[in-house]
Amino acid sequence: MSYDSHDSAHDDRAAGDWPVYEQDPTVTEYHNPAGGWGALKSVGKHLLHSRAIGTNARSLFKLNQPDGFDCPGCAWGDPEHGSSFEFCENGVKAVTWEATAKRVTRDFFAKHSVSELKRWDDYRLEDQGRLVEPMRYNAETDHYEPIGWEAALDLIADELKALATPNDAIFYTSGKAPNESAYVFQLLARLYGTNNMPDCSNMCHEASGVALNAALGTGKGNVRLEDFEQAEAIFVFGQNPGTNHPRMLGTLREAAERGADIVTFNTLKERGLEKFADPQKAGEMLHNGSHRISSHYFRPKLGGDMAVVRGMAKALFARDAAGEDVLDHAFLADHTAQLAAYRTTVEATDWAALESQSGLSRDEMEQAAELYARSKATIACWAMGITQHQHSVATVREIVNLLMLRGNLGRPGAGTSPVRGHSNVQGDRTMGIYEKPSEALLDALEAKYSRSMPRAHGVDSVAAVQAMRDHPGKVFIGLGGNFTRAISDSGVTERSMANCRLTAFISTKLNRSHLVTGESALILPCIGRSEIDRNTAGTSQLITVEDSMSMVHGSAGINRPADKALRSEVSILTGIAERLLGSEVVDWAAMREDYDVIRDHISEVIPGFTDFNARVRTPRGFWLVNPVTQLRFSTPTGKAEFSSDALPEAVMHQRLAEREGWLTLQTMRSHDQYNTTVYGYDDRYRGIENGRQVIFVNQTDIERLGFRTGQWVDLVGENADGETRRVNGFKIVAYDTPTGCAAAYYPETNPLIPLDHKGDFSHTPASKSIAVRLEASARLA
Ligand SMILES: Nc1nc2c(c(=O)[nH]1)N[C@H]1C(S)=C(S)[C@@H](COP(=O)(O)OP(=O)(O)OC[C@H]3O[C@@H](n4cnc5c(=O)[nH]c(N)nc54)[C@H](O)[C@@H]3O)O[C@H]1N2
Ligand SMILES: Nc1nc2c(c(=O)[nH]1)N[C@H]1C(S)=C(S)[C@@H](COP(=O)(O)OP(=O)(O)OC[C@H]3O[C@@H](n4cnc5c(=O)[nH]c(N)nc54)[C@H](O)[C@@H]3O)O[C@H]1N2
Ligand SMILES: [Mo]
Repeated sequence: MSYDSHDSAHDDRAAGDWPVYEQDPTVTEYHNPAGGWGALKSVGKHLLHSRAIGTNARSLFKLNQPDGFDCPGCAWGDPEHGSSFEFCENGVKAVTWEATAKRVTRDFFAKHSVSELKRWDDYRLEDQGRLVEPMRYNAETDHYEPIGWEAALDLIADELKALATPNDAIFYTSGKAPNESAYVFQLLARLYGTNNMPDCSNMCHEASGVALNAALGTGKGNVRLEDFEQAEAIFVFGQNPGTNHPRMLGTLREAAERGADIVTFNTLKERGLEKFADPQKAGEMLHNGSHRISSHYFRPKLGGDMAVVRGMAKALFARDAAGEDVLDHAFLADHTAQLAAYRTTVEATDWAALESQSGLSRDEMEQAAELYARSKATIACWAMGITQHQHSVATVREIVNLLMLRGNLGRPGAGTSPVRGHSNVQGDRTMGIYEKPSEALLDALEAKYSRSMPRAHGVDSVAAVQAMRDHPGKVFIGLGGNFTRAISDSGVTERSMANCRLTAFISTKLNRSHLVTGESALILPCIGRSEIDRNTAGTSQLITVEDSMSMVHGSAGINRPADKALRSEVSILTGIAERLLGSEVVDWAAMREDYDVIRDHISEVIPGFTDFNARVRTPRGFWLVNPVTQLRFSTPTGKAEFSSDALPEAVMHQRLAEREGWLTLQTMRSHDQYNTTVYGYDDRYRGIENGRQVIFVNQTDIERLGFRTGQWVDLVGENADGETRRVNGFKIVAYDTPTGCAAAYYPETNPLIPLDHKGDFSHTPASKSIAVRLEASARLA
């Protein structure tokens, strides 16, 4: 397999072991609203497929309820006065996928070699069901074989002890891990001696954190769910809530109904942002009614949002100069710094540059500015369409600049809302899962445990791959997730992972990360969010999570664990810690037996968690106060700071993609997946059925490049040194997107993203702007 081969005619699929896709997807136009009967039908289908209908139907009534469990889907907040259902179609998929009746037993592994499984796609791997016992890879037979829990935990501790330095270990966290697992994991890593804690945030909202921290002194969003009830305008940048945050559509719909402007900026026409029928509103369903979501829909080019926002600011400055009352001068004077430099930069940028970069006309940007100018309270939401570019930090800062111009901070119905992905990705960071911990956190840990903490910063996700590539012999431990498949440059990543002494994944389902084995490899199966977590005395344990709006609340599973042999994440992690570090400094067994003990530690170390155990037991939990809401900014000036970054003229991949015959590709989610977990082969709102190997291209580009709709093509990319990367066999679909832009699903396209193609300051793989060209495919005529 050679994704960095110079020979573009070389077929990596034939030479390597990438999953094989045999489906022939069909394309039909989708005219219905998002949600509606289609969503209900899909709920039924996924309940059936789980083969555990009774269990799952019961679970749904406990989703996002005060006495139930937090949806393992997205991080959207739960309303104060919830209805008896607080779930969506895709939450149902997440729950039924976990609570399936299927099991991956030792017989399964005896039957299928790892080399064989590598040719299975992501759907087929996870669809085998729940992992049930610890397994160890045997390189001689190329099969996973059972290993006892004690032997597995001993092996991990021994391998860690054998490393030359703790910095040869990498501790990865996926954002589903609850606060208790996250706290224990970071404590284990730091007491052992490293800050090598990459996480899925590195691939996700990192740019939001970096930008918000620099601008406002706090890396989190500052609006709460109730703010959406008071906003006069909601701007939604680069986000597809109809698929990825379906409960947000209910919130947007209510806002739209009371007359708020919902202004969307999205490179694709996304159905969920146009029309929505709420499956929980009987009247709407019976009358086949629906409600519009976006009042205005703008389609910038990929990576064009910074220019769009700057265009809006330019329009506002011009109107201010003409004497119109469009800026909040009092707010600007009292609470912000560096406005003058920003104004100069914006005024110096000409409309031609803004138009060519954004893909919108001056008229459109002025119209968007007018919508903004007439709103007295504006929320800006954004997600991966903003954060997965090379200039994402600058773009997020530009959005904050725009909000500040009209004083949209520290007032009801206004502010920043980076809509997070994984259900506890924000909480994991709060707990200290971060490769660049603050000095304050390290000081607090030292005070509590009387041990010195590692001060050197650790590796993030991209740097972790580079480290494994360049320095063989590392130990990689994954707390959930599917690191190998989620990160960029799959070919390089897989070769780098294979350099490890040991790879060990704490997981619920089989995935490709388990198949890319180090010298030794372990699968450690754990219980999931929907399951009851009992200690040895039989008492059930509460876990806690923090949503996108900084609400911290409890979650308790209700189902029997998929197997008696399963252990909880906390049990596995404390088991490793005991063997590695002993119990002198931390009583790991006490933590394992009672998560209240972990929460007591958190209370002492993490700011905002005083009296954690009592407060988290109140219905709906508690809010971690965001100082921005009180107009307190811990920046060098003590004020909210404007940035005046240059527009991203020099973005490598934009330049590459502007070459004759090239396109800019964004890699995104279908309606039937949760990240690398693929629930099925349909993408209902985009009209795709029975297949994922499609590429969405503008009709004009299809003709210009000499192809036709429905044709099979291979996608070819390259890194900065001109080394090619390719994935084969994608069907061309004509789609409503600006010329020069294309779209395909992740993770199948991750081999195309060069490892060093990443965000400035955020280091997030720039997976929404990959230069690619199409070649006629040999795979299917
Ligand atoms: N069902 C389900 N729910 C999920 C997930 C899932 O996979 N499935 N994943 C979870 C996670 S971890 C995350 S981070 C979130 C992700 O949530 P999203 O950010 O909504 O995820 P993507 O599918 O990557 O969608 C990116 C959207 O941005 C648009 N876009 C891409 N590039 C640009 C651009 O340059 N400018 C503009 N204006 N628009 C652009 C795309 O057309 C698309 O609509 O969802 C979370 N929730
Ligand atoms: N090209 C491209 N790449 C991307 C993205 C993109 O838009 N484009 N998005 C990026 C983003 S936003 C993210 S967040 C990352 C996601 O990266 P990850 O978080 O690493 O990946 P997931 O696919 O969410 O992980 C799925 C696996 O988690 C395990 N799992 C599920 N539930 C549990 C549990 O309760 N406990 C444990 N221990 N394990 C569990 C299962 O084994 C399952 O196979 O991918 C990133 N990669
Ligand atoms: Mo994410």
